[in-house]
Amino acid sequence: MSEKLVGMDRTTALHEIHGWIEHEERDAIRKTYHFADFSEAFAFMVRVAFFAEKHGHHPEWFNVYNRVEIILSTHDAGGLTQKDINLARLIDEVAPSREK
Ligand code: H2B
Repeated sequence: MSEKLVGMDRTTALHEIHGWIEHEERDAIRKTYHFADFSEAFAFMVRVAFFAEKHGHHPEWFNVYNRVEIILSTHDAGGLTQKDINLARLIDEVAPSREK
């Protein structure tokens, strides 16, 4: 099982991903994506969902029309782990130019 990221490991990991910020109230990271419309947003969510299922690590997210807010945290570990960093990187690959 992944360990919670702390200290230098955490700092280094957070530098590897872009646009993700530390959650204000939880040991988690978050990012909001904007798309042209609901169809694009949902297509993105479907791609992320298949990847999440394949790797057994899932996002918390909230969608309104063209906006998708994502929170990543490892529930089994009670906080941020390398699994969240890996998923964040993948999510950015799925939607590279659509972030805001
Ligand atoms: N997703 C996230 N974000 N955190 C977890 O701890 C987690 C998960 N655990 N997806 C997985 C599923 C676990 O429950 C299964 C059994 O692998």
